[in-house]
Amino acid sequence: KPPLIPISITSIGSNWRSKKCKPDLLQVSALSYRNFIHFALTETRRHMGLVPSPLQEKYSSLTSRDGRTELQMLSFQAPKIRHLRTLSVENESMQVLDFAVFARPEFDVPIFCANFFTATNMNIVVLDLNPLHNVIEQGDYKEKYYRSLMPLGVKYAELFPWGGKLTSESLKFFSPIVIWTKYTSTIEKHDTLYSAFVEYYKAWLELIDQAEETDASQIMCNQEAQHKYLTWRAEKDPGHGILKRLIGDTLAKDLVRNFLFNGIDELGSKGFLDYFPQYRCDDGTVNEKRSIIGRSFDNRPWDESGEFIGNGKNLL
Ligand code: BLA
Repeated sequence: KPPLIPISITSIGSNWRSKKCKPDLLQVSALSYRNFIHFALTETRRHMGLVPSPLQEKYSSLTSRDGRTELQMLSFQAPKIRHLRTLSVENESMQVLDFAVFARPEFDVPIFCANFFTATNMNIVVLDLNPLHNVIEQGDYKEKYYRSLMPLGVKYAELFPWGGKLTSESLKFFSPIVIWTKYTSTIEKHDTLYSAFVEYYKAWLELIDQAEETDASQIMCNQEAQHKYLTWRAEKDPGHGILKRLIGDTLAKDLVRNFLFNGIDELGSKGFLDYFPQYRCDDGTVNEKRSIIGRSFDNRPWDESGEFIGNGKNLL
């Protein structure tokens, strides 16, 4: 029996477009990400068989403590996919999509990452094929996956200008085609983001289609790289504060560690401070600051050929 998708598939827009709303009258509900999820799942199923993840039973939907916000979770697996999951958070003043896909460690394909935060007037967007390995130091990994995707990245970098300074430590997890942007909400921008999402996701599906199983030592490397990524995000992702406010500390921590960044307990045994020792406080605890280095990279630190041009290589 196919799994039920507990969200209705509504397309955004027709009312809003016909009423010619000014941007300041645009209601956040018009900027739903449901059709993004619908596209991603339909498109994935055109490429492979998806089965619901065992996590689906425990993580399906939650209502915030004040009853005003709905959180919806979906998760799947496939022969080449360890964990495909979506989280959407919706209320009258916020629409959030956190969508990621992690391949099984037998494949070194990048991690698909879409994090869209929309509040009444502001959008914060990260869309990327996050590299599993360091694309600044490991030229071969960059060549393998990003060279042919640069035209796609360049096209959307023009449509979505660089969002400004960000947590410096995050940059290592981004690729030369990352879309990191902030903008005031409009239907047009929302539509453009949909196109970007569609194109990036199709590109990712091509990569996973073509990926071939690698050897045992590379599998270990892939596994550790994924574990490091999960460990980073489970500890420092900027969305945590909002999740805690909505559903409380305990539920938020469980959701982040066991659903969003599932794999931390299975893929490795290192802890956050093993990977990121600069966050160690004198008393041995993890520094709660998001960044030790601070925010940097005012401008896009990649050129059109995918070369890293950040004037602070030492920051990384
Ligand atoms: C802000 N989200 C940000 C920023 C980044 C990201 C780079 C800018 C602030 C910063 O530099 O830290 C996203 N950072 C990422 C991603 C990676 C990373 C995807 O390192 C991957 C490696 N965002 C969400 C969810 C919510 C959310 C689920 O993904 C809310 C439920 C909110 N993100 C959110 C908010 C901000 C933000 C509110 C702005 C506030 C802030 O900067 O703390």
